[in-house]
Amino acid sequence: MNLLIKFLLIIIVFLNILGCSQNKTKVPGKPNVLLIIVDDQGYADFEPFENHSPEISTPNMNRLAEAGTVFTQAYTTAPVCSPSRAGLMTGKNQFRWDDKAGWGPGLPENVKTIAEYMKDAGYTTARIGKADFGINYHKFDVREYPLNHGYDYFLGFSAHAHDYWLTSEETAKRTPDPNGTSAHLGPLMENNGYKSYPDEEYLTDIFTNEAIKYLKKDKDAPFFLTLAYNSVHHIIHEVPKKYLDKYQVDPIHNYEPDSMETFGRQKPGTYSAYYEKYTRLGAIQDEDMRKFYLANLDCLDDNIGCVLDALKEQGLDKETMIIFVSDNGGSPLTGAKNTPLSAGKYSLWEGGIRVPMAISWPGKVEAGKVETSYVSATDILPTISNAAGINLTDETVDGIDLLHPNQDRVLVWRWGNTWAVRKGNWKLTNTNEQWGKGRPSKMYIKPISNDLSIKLFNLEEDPGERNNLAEQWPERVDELKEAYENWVNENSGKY
Ligand SMILES: [Ca+2]
Repeated sequence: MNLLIKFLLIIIVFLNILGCSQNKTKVPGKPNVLLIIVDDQGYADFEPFENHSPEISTPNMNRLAEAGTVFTQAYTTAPVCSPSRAGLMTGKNQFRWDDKAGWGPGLPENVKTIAEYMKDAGYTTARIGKADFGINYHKFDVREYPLNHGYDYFLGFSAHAHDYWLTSEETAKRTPDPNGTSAHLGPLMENNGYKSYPDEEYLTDIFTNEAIKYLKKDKDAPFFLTLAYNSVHHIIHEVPKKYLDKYQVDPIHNYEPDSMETFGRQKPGTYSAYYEKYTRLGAIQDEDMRKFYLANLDCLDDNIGCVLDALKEQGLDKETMIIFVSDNGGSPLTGAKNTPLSAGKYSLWEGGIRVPMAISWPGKVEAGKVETSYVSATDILPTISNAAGINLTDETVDGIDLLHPNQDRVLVWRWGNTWAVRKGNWKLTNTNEQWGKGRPSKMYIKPISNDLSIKLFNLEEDPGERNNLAEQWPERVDELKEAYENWVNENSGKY
């Protein structure tokens, strides 16, 4: 063997030793980041909050809270999934570009996402679960598809929701309308193709298993993993039997094309008929709906526990920042509870936009702390950026670091023809008094637009927004109205 080859072999062996001896912190000081997004979880359905519903038990969410800080006044930028996720992923109020402030803001080419910032900073990035900007569903070649806005890997679905059981190609082929409803049915999207699972495998478990597989992979860089469960969104009754047994509720059969009867205006045999029957206050009501929800939430919590265990087993727990957030308030159509807040998903009442949120990062974020200052989901991007050493220069980012809340900041919301503004303990809104404050009704989904009068609330004294103080505090009304109008005039169309 000549000297040159010997020399090259020595170099190769040396490089290998270097590679093997690296632990999983690839860049000193840069944490891994796990962003867990859950769907439609109610404010009262999060055990770390003191006044949670006595019916729930979320021991693994409690673990997150004990290891870090929970926020009792965390807001999303919208009361439904797609616009809220657009705000969360970009750190910006999505109505900067979505002038309608509606269900489908999409993602403009020039608005940078957290994943893109992280990728630029040298992170390896992955998204598992739901991807939802409200438009361009089921398509690969669009800005809204995760591979086209900063993620190296994606496994999941691009839609509002997905059937929790039916992920096989066989069932999709027999279904006349697999994309016909808010929920999708059939194989998941994985990078540039599809991945089919047996219909016996449960979607929440699939996402957990794939996330754990990802955590176990040896990577060349710190990771940014977005784990976006669609639990506890419709179709709420689809839960493994052991959880249904625990809450003493009978299972409902899965969708079956050959035997599905017509429902409402939906044709027989369609998935739309099944969806409508079980999600719009049709076949499931009141107490049963709550039981299905509790079973679904319990399963979600167990799954989060598995991910936390895996992080620990891999020795990653000490060097991983975890952020946990629900994308909007609990839905009145799934059995979620938001007490003491009013209303829920679909409205700008506190129940629609104030959500469970927690952050942990050992040694950096205070453990066991309850933060009562108000914060926003737009703060997630700056918080993660700061942790990763990214210098944010975009002045149209609305968020600030979660670890340094500001109680004088102005938060604004626009949702259809309704709006709201918060500064200090005061909130001003034109949201309809009838919208969602009463018994669950199908009308929750569409705003009732005949009462858009101004209401003022002191959230410190009246978090349920029952006592309209607009007449007593006219100067406060003017101040907040001006703050809202100033924000809109200065920022609409700038992004
Ligand atoms: Ca949602």
